[in-house]
Amino acid sequence: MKKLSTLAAALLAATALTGLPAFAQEHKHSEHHEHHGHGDANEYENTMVAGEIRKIDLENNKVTIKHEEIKKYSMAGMTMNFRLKATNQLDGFKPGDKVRFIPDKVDGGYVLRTVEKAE
Ligand SMILES: [Cu+2]
Repeated sequence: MKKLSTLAAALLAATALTGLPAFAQEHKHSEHHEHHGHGDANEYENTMVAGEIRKIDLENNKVTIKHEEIKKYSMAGMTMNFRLKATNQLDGFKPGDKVRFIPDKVDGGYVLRTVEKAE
């Protein structure tokens, strides 16, 4: 009986010891999320990407952009299509415009979350 209670005490002590650092780490983790204001671990979630509009196709709700590296999706620079969030999203834009934008992957495609002129 004495041996058992000693074991129980040792287990309790071990739980107390391991429990504390785990709590501290969790707290730090949530602070990190709070700082970035989103639940995604991707540090490039809100990074603007530089690009140039090549073709605007309002009929199909898409735009062709020659873009630089998209770190968020580990994508090298290329020319590709993005879906528009709204049909008026590119009002005032034309092919040849230098832009900065944030892409989002939605339903297997890429959508322009925000877009603005680069200069
Ligand atoms: Cu691409």
